[in-house]
Amino acid sequence: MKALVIIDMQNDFMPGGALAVPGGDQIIPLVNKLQEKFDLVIATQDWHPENHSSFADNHHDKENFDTTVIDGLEQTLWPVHCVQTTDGADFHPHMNAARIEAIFRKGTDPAIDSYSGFYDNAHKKATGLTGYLKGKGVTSLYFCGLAAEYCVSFSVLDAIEEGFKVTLYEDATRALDEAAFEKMKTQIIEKGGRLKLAGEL
Ligand code: VGL
Ligand code: ZN
Repeated sequence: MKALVIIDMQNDFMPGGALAVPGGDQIIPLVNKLQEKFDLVIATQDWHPENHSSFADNHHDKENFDTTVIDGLEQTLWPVHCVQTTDGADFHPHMNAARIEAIFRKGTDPAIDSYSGFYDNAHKKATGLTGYLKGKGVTSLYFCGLAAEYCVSFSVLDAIEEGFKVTLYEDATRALDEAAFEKMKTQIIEKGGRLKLAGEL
């Protein structure tokens, strides 16, 4: 059994949003078309409280995109984004959300960031996504969404570790930084993940 996992297709990651991924909206038609190929579609949603520690505004003397160390973990400090219940946290209105069977929210603990849909960045707390998928008999996962080198790649790497057969649709994702995504792709392949073009389906 296979499932499509749509990562963080939210307004704040789209052009004009608080943490815009270049071309993020260009993948919407492909993400919508991809859903037709799957019997199970699930999504993740970045869902931060206002006081989240990943926001530069919540640190003195820090600017957006600075890095710092929180609890021994390196953290990029982001512009305020995907605040719970705001328009920026909503899915893009053109993305078909009708067939999404479950939404896993992450980044809800103000003390720690969570790029992956499976675990926080310290790998301390699970979201329950593995149990949900295994309970449904899912063995293969296919990923698309935003941002390629952060939430998408971290989710893909965790999925491999959790024992799923994993494919990333590289034309159904966009990166904040292309070079950083190239590095993540190398890691994904080394760990046994597969890269594929959705447009070729
Ligand atoms: C993301 C940075 C901060 C993402 C979320 O969805 O890739 N990136 N929060
Ligand atoms: Zn975030």
